[in-house]
Amino acid sequence: MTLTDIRIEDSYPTRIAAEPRLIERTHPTVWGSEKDGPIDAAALRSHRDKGYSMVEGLLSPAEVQGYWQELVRLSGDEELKRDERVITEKASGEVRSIFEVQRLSDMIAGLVVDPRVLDRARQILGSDVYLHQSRVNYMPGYKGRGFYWHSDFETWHAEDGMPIPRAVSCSIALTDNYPFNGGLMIMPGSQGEFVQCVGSTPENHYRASLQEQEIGVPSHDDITKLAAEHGIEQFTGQAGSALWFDCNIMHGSGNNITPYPRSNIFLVFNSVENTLVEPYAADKRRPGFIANRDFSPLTR
Ligand code: 6CS
Ligand code: FE
Repeated sequence: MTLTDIRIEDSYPTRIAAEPRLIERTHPTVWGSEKDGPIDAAALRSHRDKGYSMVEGLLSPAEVQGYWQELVRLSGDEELKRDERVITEKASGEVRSIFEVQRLSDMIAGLVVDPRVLDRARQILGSDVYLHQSRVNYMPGYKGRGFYWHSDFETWHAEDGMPIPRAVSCSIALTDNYPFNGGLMIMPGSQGEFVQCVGSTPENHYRASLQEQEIGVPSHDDITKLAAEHGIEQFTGQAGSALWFDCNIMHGSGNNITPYPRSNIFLVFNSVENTLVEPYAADKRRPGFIANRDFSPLTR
C-alpha cells in the first residue's frame, strides 16, 4: 500500500471523472471573533456572509508608490526573468506574475507581517498563520490576460494537499482597479459550496495553469447555477485598498485591453491548524514557491 493509497478523509473530492456536484461546505468562513483582532463585529459578519471584505486605504499613497517601485524593479530584473518563479503572459511574453515575492523583496516580506495584514489574517482564521503563497500580478495594460472562473481552494486542495478551506487571501491593489481594466469579479456567498471539477490533474500542471487554467475550472452549468444564486460583484478600488477573500469563493477576471495596468500584491495565509498533506488529486506536490511547506507561524 503506497502513501497515496492511504487517503486522508477527503471532504472535498475533486478532479473527478463523473458528473460534478456542488458539495456543501461544512467548515466556517470566519474562525475568530471581534475580540481577536482589528476587524469589528459588523465587518466580520459581512465577511462571513459574503466571503470577502474590503479595507480602503490599507496602504498610504506613499507606501503604494514604494511597492509599485518594487514591482517595477522586479519585472525589470533580466536575471530574475529566467527564474521559474516568474510567469509570463502566454501571448505577449510580458511578466504576468512573480511568485514567492517575499523572498525577492524585503519590503514585501515586511508587509506580510505588518500588523494591518497579519492581525486580520489571524482573526479571520482564528489561529496562528503561515504564508501559503505570495505573488505579484501585473495585469499589464493592453495585454494582461485574465483568470477564468475558479476556486483557489479547489486547486490548493487537489494539487497542494490543503485539507480544508481555512485559508484567506489578501489582494492589495497597487494601481486603481476600475470595472474595465481586468478587475476581479467575485460571487458573494459562493464560498459556501465546493464546486467539484472534472478532469485529472496533468503532470506539472502549474506550468500551464498559471498562464491559463483549463483543468480545475467549474463547468458552465455550475457557473450558471452559482451566478444565478449569488450574483456577480466587481471589486473596484483605489490603489492601496485591500480585498480579503475566502479561499473557496468563486472568482475570476477578464482581460485588460485598457492602457491602465491592474497590478496587485497577492498574499495567501493558511491556518497552522490546516497544514498541507499530500495532494488530494495530483501525483506529486507543486514546488515550494507556489505552495510553501515551511509551516512556521508568522510573527510580527
Ligand atoms: O494555482 C494557484 O495557486 C493560483 N491560481 C489562481 C488562478 N489563483 C490562485 C493561485 O494564485
Ligand atoms: Fe485565484
